[in-house]
Amino acid sequence: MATRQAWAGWAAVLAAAVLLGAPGCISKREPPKELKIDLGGGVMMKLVLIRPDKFMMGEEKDQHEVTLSRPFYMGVTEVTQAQYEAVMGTNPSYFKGATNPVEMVTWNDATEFCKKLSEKTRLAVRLPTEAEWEYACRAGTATAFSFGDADSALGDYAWCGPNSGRTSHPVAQKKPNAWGLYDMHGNVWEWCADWYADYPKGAATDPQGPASGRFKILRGGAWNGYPDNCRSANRGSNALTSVNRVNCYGFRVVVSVSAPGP
Ligand SMILES: [Ca+2]
Repeated sequence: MATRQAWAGWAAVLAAAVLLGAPGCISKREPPKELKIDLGGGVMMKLVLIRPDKFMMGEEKDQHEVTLSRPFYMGVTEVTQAQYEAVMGTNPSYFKGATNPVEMVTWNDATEFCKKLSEKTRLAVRLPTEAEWEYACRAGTATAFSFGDADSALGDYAWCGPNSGRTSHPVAQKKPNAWGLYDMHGNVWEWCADWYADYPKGAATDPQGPASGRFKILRGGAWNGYPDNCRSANRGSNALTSVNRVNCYGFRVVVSVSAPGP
């Protein structure tokens, strides 16, 4: 409830600033740095404020400038099994553990989770766009990983093929990136909102991907993958079919700052 009140407070600040035609008020009075959502039954979800900026998105061969124009909150961890169960009433995961990431979820399952959590909290909960995901993963870096170019340090930040023991792991056991986000590299792949397509030529602002397609974007690599899969710019994708309810696909959520207040 405190979260809802805090949110209402921010929404009011934003609305007042907009009404007054004083955009300076928005930057001076930023939204709270953290958002904690009470999912019920003692289960919480923590998100951090991600401030928008420009960044270079993509691998070397297809790098392009992307501008994100709006702040958003991003879950500091992948959605856990306890969080998923609190919202959906089920836990489809193969590797059971309340604090392990939920897996065996399709893109549609992940989207349904966001819809239900939005209804429950009256926040605009959604999957990150691919651009938001990469921007948050990089956390201001331009290197292959958020900690540098060499995958020799990957084991400090990620569960992937060489160190996972062939299973997912409880979230947030490895080091976070500079913006406080855990397991952006590895543990489970994370569904993003966008359909897969080649990147647009040239610079883009708030890219959303194409309007339709065959495959949805997955990011970050997983417990069963090669270190290369975990690179900040690496793109995975797969279809919406239930065949893709697999034990290395999960997700994390974002909350739009422009969400309607209660
Ligand atoms: Ca991950």
